[in-house]
Formats: sequence, C-alpha cells, structure tokens
Amino acid sequence: MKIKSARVVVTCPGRNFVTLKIETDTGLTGLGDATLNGRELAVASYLSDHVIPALIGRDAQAIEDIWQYLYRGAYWRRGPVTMTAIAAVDVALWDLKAKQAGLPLYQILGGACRTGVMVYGHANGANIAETIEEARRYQAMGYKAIRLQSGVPGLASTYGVSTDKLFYEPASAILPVENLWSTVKYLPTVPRLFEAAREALGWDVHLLHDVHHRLTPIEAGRLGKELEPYRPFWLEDPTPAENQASFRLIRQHTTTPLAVGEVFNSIWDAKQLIEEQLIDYIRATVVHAGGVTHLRRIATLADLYGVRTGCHGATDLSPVSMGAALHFDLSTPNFGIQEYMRHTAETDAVFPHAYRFEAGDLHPGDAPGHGVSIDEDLAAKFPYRPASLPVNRLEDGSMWNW
Ligand code: EZ4
Ligand code: CO
Repeated sequence: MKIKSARVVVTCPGRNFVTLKIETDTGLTGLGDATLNGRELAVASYLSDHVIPALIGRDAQAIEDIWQYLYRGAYWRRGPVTMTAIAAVDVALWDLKAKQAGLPLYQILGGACRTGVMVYGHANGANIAETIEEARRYQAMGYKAIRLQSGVPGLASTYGVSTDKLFYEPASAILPVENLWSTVKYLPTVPRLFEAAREALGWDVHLLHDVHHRLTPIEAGRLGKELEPYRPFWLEDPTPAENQASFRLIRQHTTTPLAVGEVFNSIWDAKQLIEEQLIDYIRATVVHAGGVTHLRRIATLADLYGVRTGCHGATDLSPVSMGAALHFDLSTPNFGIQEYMRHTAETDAVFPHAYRFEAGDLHPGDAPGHGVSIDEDLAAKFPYRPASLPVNRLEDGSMWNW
C-alpha cells in the first residue's frame, strides 16, 4: 500500500480546522488532524511545502519509519508546528493501517482494556451560582466528571467562561484580544466555588479546575492546599511548565493532584515531571504531541511512574483528533480521563464520526480506522477565517500568561 497523494483541507465550520488526507494506491484514504489554534496556516504550509512531497511513493504501512524520518529528518526538531504536522501524518497512517485490517484502531493498538472512556465536561458561569447551575446540567446529562470555571469578581473576563455555555472558543479577532488578569482577585474565588459545588453536587462526582498557567509555583501550592478539603480530581496547568523543576515546589505544599501538558509537543517536555513524579496526569495529545506513535511512548514512560493520561480535548482539537484519542484512551492501561468539549452541529456535520457519548463515557465505535471522516463538499462551504487566541496583561499593563 503506497502513498499516492496527500492534501491539506482547511475549513471553518464555526472555527478553523486543518485536516490532512492521505490517499493510497489501493484506494484507501486516511485522515489526520493538523489544527494548531491560531497558527493553522503555519502547519498547513509545513505539511504542503515540506512533508507531503517527501511522502509520495512511501509504504503507508511503515508508520514508525515515517515517524522517525519526519522527526529525525527535520533537523530543526520538535516545536508545536513540526510536531502537529508529524501528528497529522501519523494519525492518518494509523487510520489507514486499521482500515486495511478492517478493524477499529483500538484493536490494532492492543485491544480495549476498559469498557468506556470517562470524560469530563466544562461547567462555567459568570459567577459561582451560575457555574453550579451549569454543573447540575452536566450531572443530568450523565457526566461523572465536571470541570468548574467561574467568573472572577472585578475581572471583565477570565479563561474558560463563555456566554455560549456548551461551546467555548477563545480564539476570536484577527489580532489577539487583550484581557486583564489579577491573581489577587482570582485566588479566593476557587476555594469558594469548590465549597459551594460540594455542598450542591455532593461527593459522587469528580470536580476539576484549570488555572491555565496563571499562578506562580508558590501561589499554586497555596491554591492546591486550600482545595484539598474538596477533593478535586485535579488542578490543571497551575503554572507554566517550561521549568519542570518548579513543580517540586508545588508538590511540597499540596496533595491536590496536578495535570499538566496540553501545550507539550514531545516526551522531552514531560520527562522530568514524570520521572520525579511531580504530576499525576499528563495532558499531551495525539494532535500536538506527534501522533499516536509518540503519545504511546509518553504514556508508557508515565505508566512506570504512576502517572495517568488526561488528554486535552478542547474544541480546537477536531473530531478527527477526538476519534483517534478515544482509540488511544480505550487501549492505554494508564488512561485516567479524557477532556470532552462538545463540537457544534456545524463541525459535527463536516466531520461525520463513529464515536458516541453514553452515561458519562465516550465510546470510539467499531468502524474500521479511527472512525472519523470529512465531508469535503461541505468543508469547502466554510472558508478559513483568521482568528487568534487572546493575550493577558496584569492591571499595571505588563504582559502575563494567557
Ligand atoms: O485554552 O485549547 O483545558 N483546556 C484548555 C483549552 C485551551 C485551548 C487553546 O487553544 O486549556 O481551552
Ligand atoms: Co487547559
């Protein structure tokens, strides 16, 4: 089975997605997601200009060799653009291999080792009462795990709170929107939110929170400590993780489980965090961390140290990534939880898929491959629209992490 051609499809059914389609001489096609929020065309160019020409004529079955060729052969290794492009090829090749075998991808990856993939949804609101109201809706839908994000008194906006409730998309204007951030205003709101949530929702539901990189390590230690009485499932991205050793400081102060890594693109970003057991969940994904091939390697390392997976699953990861992630989750022994932000009906129509939600779990389905396809005629009706993620400034005007 040789690669005959490959092309990049850019579409915007409500938000931008970049998809790689690989065609083989047997007539089988494979799909990979190449979406990097706010930097879509950089990956599209990397694929079209540098990767696709090198793929034509190769054996589509040689997944590992092609991965090594694209990684080692890049010379300028790693980075989100390169690793997302490699991921798109890798996921498309796994899709092809499974289709050729006539099996759902999870069977090729070793078979199911659980009955379903526990997911968490995003409850958010302008204030604590509204967030809890939303959380009740998620409980009623059957969710076993819910992320809580509430507006902060005195801040016009904060990460994770949308007017659209079920659908959160932070990328908007051509140039980044500027938000204001205050740690002093934010810090006391989270323990209050969790206290109110436990009172209203009880203890039979997992509760999560995403700090989105906004604290210093010592502030994160304090927040983790204050949340301990409410038993959060995890505290996500408490501080940026460029300096992996800084998580030692957080660990010294709290037993609240930590989840890190949605922006990671390789095993090297997580090596120290995992080996020193500085985190509990690794959030790297099939799309931004080099595909199924590389994510399996990260998960295997994590398993040695009791770290579980908790893959990023925001709406900027296309249904193709969600499908591939679910096959990975179902067949990975140290799977922990999967993030699940629902896509809009428009997006679901462009990407018909076999996965389904049932009683708090997602199931990848049993269609051959990863089970996600693309309606290219429909995709063509939604042309690319430039959009950027916001930036953050502190109240004195200095730049901060968004
Ligand atoms: O802000 O994917 O946990 N989820 C997140 C996401 C990220 C977006 C950025 O593109 O942090 O909502
Ligand atoms: Co996050």
